[in-house]
Amino acid sequence: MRTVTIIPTYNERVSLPLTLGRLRDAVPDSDVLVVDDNSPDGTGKLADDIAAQDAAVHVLHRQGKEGLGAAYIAGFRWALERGYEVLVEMDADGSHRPEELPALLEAVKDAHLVIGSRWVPGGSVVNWPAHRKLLSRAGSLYSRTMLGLPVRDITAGYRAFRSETLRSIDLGSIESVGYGFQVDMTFRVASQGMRIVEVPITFVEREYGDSKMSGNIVFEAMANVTRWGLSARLAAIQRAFQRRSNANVK
Ligand SMILES: Nc1nc2c(ncn2[C@@H]2O[C@H](COP(=O)(O)OP(=O)(O)OP(=O)(O)O)[C@@H](O)[C@H]2O)c(=O)[nH]1
Ligand SMILES: [Mg+2]
Repeated sequence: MRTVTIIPTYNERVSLPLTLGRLRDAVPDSDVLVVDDNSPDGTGKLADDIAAQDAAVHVLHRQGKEGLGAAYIAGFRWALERGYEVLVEMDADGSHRPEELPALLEAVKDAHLVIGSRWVPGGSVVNWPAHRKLLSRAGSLYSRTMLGLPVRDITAGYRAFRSETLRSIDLGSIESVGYGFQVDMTFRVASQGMRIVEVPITFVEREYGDSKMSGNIVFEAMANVTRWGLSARLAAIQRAFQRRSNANVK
């Protein structure tokens, strides 16, 4: 299946060439799209230089930093217009090991969405302090319960989508920026009754560059999950009342 791996970047000058090199070795059949938000450290220019040497590598330049979600949506649109059948999400910072991509691609033959999961048996995280593991697991547990989703690692960012999965979602209506974007996508795919499969991965914390994670991003994700969860429940209650009153009329 024609595959493209989409890598959003913001100030990943050191990590990006390492990740790209590993990816091209591990899965030479996958094209690559780097989506750079005009990184002040020159990552976009560096990506152009690599693309000039390698026809499988493409670069999408955006005006400024608008968050991971907006970068992925632009990347999805770019790839769908060009007829790719599988679209992969991968961080530039080495956290998502390119060597594990073949396992995700194998699983996506039989799924609408594959999530590289830290929190299923066989999955793990390297170099995270205990409090960060706890935060991630608690965030996933809260989202899973609130939204009624059968997924262990809901905020995970290492994913493979079938193109038809993304075509069935109204990408223009997605506003979430950080982890909320991943939760939002999972919720929408699951709501359509599509098949989601988790494949265990070893997530490695970044070695170079700065994290873009912030308290705001975590807060955005949790606030959205609460809102979506409550409105889904409210809708279910309304449907139940509707059914009862319809039954009473008969
Ligand atoms: N294009 C674009 N890429 C972004 C933006 N924010 C983050 N990224 C990229 O998205 C990926 C994940 O971001 P990270 O900073 O690693 O976020 P994280 O994984 O939550 O945090 P750490 O791994 O702890 O640093 C990286 O490749 C970033 O460069 C953005 O606003 N625009
Ligand atoms: Mg990271």
